[in-house]
Amino acid sequence: MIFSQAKKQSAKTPLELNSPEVCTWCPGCGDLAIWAAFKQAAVENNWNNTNTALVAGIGCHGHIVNFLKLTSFEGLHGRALPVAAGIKMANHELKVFVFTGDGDCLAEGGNHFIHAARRNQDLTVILHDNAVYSLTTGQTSPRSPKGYISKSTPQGNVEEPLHPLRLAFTAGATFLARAYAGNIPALVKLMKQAEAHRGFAVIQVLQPCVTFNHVYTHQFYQENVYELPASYDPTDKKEAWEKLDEWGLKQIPVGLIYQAVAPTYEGQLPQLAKQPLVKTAPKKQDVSSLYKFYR
Ligand SMILES: Cc1ncc(C[n+]2csc(CCOP(=O)(O)OP(=O)(O)O)c2C)c(N)n1
Ligand code: SF4
Ligand SMILES: [Mg+2]
Repeated sequence: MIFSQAKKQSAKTPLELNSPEVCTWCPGCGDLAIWAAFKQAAVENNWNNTNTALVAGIGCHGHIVNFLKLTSFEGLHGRALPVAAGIKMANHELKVFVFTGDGDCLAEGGNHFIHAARRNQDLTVILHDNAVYSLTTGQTSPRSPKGYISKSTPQGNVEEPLHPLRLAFTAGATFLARAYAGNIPALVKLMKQAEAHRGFAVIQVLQPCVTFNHVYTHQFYQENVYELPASYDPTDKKEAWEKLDEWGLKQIPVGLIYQAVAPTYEGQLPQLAKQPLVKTAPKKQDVSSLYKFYR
């Protein structure tokens, strides 16, 4: 990942951002729509291989970085956020996107999610929420509803699902949005808004897994999501909390739910005030006396 030495390649059309890899997602998968939306937003905003870094976790969602011709890193399962935080610390001038799954982000990586939100790190998180562990063939995840039947909970899930936006809100995140993958223009708009926001931004994308999740289907979301009206004020913290609490039949709000202005983690570090760490030459120190001491 040598950003400074890469030759800048700006795409003029979404197709130019396709990598040579053959797309392996199932026909109808919500990941296809997230891929399309991201390419569109990248072309419109000139997110290219020298100003943007992508990080993904492990899961079907993580394949997105293999299908995009942009600088990227696929981390360990659950560890996309710490890698992204490290990239941002090394070069805070980069736009850093994290593609993570509901399992990756909320189970294995739940701890990282809470603390990245608490620190208000300047990252854009695209949470592919299909409410199931898809790559490992459909086990119950922290987003699966109570009663959900899968091969890991054949008699029905006894746990309550986790609400990632409520969790991020209480931890300290400053941009919280929800989108349905089937509405690509709305997703493009939110991706651009989230990237423009300074601080920890999360878009929970309702991403149907057409192969393993037969509860949260395209039809389910088409019947049950509603767009927040223009009169809705995402800067009203109390109203946002009430909206974040909504989840039910005909009652799933989508759009920008909460936005606040707060200092970012990177913005408060004196070491980064002048220039990114990658542009700062390491200080040379003579450590030969230490060697002698420990010999
Ligand atoms: C540390 C570790 N634990 C478990 C796994 C196995 N594993 C790979 S992907 C996955 C689940 C992925 O689910 P999610 O993050 O929701 O992504 P999706 O496939 O649904 O997009 C698991 C459990 C792993 N690769 N590494
Ligand atoms: S298994 Fe599910 S999440 Fe994975 S590619 Fe197929 S539809 Fe998409
Ligand atoms: Mg999943």
